[in-house]
Amino acid sequence: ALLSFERKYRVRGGTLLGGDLFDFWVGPFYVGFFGVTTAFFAILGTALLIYGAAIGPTWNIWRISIAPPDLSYGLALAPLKEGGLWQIVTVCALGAFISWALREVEICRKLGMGYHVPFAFSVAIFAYATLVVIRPLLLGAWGHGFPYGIFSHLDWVSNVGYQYLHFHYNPAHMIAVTFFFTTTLALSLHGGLILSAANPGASITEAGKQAEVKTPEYEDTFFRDIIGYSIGTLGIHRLGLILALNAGFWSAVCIVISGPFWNQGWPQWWNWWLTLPIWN
Ligand code: BCL
Ligand code: UQ2
Repeated sequence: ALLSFERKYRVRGGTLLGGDLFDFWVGPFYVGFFGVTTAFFAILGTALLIYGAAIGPTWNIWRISIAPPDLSYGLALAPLKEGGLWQIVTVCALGAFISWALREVEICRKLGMGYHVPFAFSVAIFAYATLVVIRPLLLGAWGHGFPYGIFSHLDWVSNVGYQYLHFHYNPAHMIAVTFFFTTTLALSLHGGLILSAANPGASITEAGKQAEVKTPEYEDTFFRDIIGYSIGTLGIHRLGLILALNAGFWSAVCIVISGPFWNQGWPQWWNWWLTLPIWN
């Protein structure tokens, strides 16, 4: 059912395509032109994955895999059963992800909000596109994409990693991993701090008073007491977003440089350090 305050936010307009035609809701969901295209690509892509599993050797959920074409097909279209399915599924995946981002944009426009959420999702889409489109294009074969399967994509990551001998030495991988880990640090600090203020529990209370939810000044004070600095309630969200976006961005960089821009082992890349004129 429509909640009383929801009607006020169900505003007309703000669409990028389709005008009024798809400007409606189905239950709680905004549809829009891009809702229709999301549904189309997602359903078609999923059906093709199921078809691929059906003509494949196993129904074991861990082992089902829809693989890209052999490297010998280069950048050509492959027969359905020899990677063509993977190619169509990839188009469907990108179609669904991009449609989803554009539907987010339409909702932002309706609500008069900034585009931060679709922008952030675009970075995830960019990382995916780097893996299955940009890097295969640069290397000259769709066969460089990763297979769609649980174990099979793990095998791909391991194989591609060892192809460069020691992927931890990839400098962009180092940066990406550091951003991933720092994101979890920032979110755990933030989640912990908010819950500690909202739920003061057994901490010391003013005599006789029941513990009440603390104001943001307490949050600032906690961090000023412990490390002499508080980034602030708005600041922590800016920090979290910038950390998370960088995690995805540097992931895309670390894989796109592996092959197209560096084809030795990553440990060898560090020779520039050993040959610095200071000690060489
Ligand atoms: Mg490594 C990549 C961490 C060890 C080889 N590695 C990554 C990165 C990340 C990482 C930085 C993967 C995240 C990513 O791309 O996000 N690696 C990492 C860590 C270690 C590590 C922390 C560790 O040892 C502690 N890596 C190793 C070892 C190597 C190695 C040393 C293997 C032996 N690593 C590689 C290789 C790769 C990585 C090779 C990569 O290719 C990968 C990378 O950088 O890829 C870009 C980006 C996010 C995405 C791609 C997700 C996109 C999501 C899309 C847009 C939406 C999906 C919607 C979904 C289908 C809908 C679901 C609907 C449901 C209803 C919910
Ligand atoms: C903070 C603040 C919040 C927070 C957090 C901090 C009141 C509710 C977590 C503390 C964060 C700092 C000091 C930044 C840490 C830096 C990195 C790179 C992890 O000050 O303001 O608002 O949630």
